[in-house]
Amino acid sequence: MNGAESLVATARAAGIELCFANPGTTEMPLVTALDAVGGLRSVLGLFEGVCTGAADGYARMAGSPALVLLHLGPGLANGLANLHNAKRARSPVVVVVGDHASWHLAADAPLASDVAAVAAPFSRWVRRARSSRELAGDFGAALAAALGPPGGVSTLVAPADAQWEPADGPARPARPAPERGIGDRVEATAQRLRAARAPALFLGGDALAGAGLRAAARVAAATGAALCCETFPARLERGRGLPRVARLPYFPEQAVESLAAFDTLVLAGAPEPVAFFGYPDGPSRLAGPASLAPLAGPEHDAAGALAALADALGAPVAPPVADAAPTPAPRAGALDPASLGAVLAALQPEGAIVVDESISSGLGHFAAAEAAPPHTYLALTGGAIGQGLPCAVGAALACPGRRVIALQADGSALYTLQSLWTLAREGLDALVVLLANRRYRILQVELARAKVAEPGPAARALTSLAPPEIDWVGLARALGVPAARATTVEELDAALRAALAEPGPRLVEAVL
Ligand SMILES: Cc1ncc(C[n+]2csc(CCOP(=O)(O)OP(=O)(O)O)c2C)c(N)n1
Repeated sequence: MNGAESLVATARAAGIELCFANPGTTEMPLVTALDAVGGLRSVLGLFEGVCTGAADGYARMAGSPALVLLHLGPGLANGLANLHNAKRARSPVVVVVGDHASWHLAADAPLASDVAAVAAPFSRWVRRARSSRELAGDFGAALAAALGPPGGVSTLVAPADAQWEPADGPARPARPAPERGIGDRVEATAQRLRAARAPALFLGGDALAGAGLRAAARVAAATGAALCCETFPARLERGRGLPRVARLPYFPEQAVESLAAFDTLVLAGAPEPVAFFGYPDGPSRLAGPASLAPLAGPEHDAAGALAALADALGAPVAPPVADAAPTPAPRAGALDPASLGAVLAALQPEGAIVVDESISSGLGHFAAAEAAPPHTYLALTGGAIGQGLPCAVGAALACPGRRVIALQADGSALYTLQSLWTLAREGLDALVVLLANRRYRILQVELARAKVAEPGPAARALTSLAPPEIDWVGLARALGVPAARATTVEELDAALRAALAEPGPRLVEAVL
């Protein structure tokens, strides 16, 4: 057994099932080892950002890490933006990056770079393996670090000679660190809530999964607390029968306004809310006059803490859930974010996984989908665009049998559109609703917010995507994904119905 085989065998023994890869010469022993050891499904991404974003989507839905295999510093660099999103989602991801043989580094060959330095800002754990005999143990340590809690990105740099030289065998699967306790915070939070005039719970992490939401709803029933959550949650369960949670608005002035009425903000699974960007004279922190009551951070069992809090408050065990009223879906008319959202929400199947990289066009769907059958919502946690399509790949691989719906803005889609090819090659049940407004609309909104009355030629050039107009139907077909275009509500309704009736990937270009 060589080092590469010992690494893959360790991954296999730890229950890792998938490897998202874009390999090169320095990873050939690992590629060979995937066959020699067997048991891992190898999924090719045609750009490294596809691999890292898919690993994030997979981890969010599977709750366990996939392996990512990348080529040297440049390959890793291509994947960093989506590692950033994975880091912000607290997704467990293990990245193995091949490097030159240790004795070849001094030659400063063309592809040489400081791989560990490239990885550092986006990883919680980085190590360069020193020998083939240590590679399996290093991988075990990388896996343990990625599992947290909370989850995070581990990067193991694997020199080619550490892959091909002999090893002793796989390392024992690593165990994640035990959950950190929250001390006396349950009692302290219960006291704060009893004394509060207008409390709210600010939720993130596992507080937004079924058990966490139900515990939060119990606390709300006992105290009158409002339920709200991070603007871009890594994973939120929502729809009919589930407690409703208000998402914090994106723009800071709206976020401050939405929190202004509360005097106490309990933090469960989420850090304190802060503005996405600083603006001249704008706020950084959003809680305003509310005082913070930290119950559980992302590193804690927030769902368990909420359940304990509900018990301490003597909350009802299963308070009734008031479902949202359905948004009537229009039968005909012009396509805009609101009509599109209502039509899609009315058609989406139970158990759908909505991957939201809609940027400026998604609020209509988010509101309408509140009354849709129960589904999972995955957001762009770190704001680095080009995450939606790769995330859809990973989510679909994690959850065969569930329909993935990627609500996908056109500009962001173009960063990692190679994902369409992986959806096709792997035969994944994913519907991409491509929001073709042919502009970077959010940046045009920002220009307007900055009171730029008449955008100049640079501002116009840098925020428009046409001409030339991108042919999404042609692009999708070229990459192996059947596609249709909709320019009206009627066409969208027909195209979505047709797409959802068939297995495999589909793209519907919705011209907005
Ligand atoms: C990696 C990365 N590069 C650039 C940006 C800056 N940026 C934010 S939104 C955006 C354009 C989004 O356009 P699109 O996806 O078409 O959505 P729309 O604004 O039209 O709704 C850009 C370029 C970013 N957030 N991340």
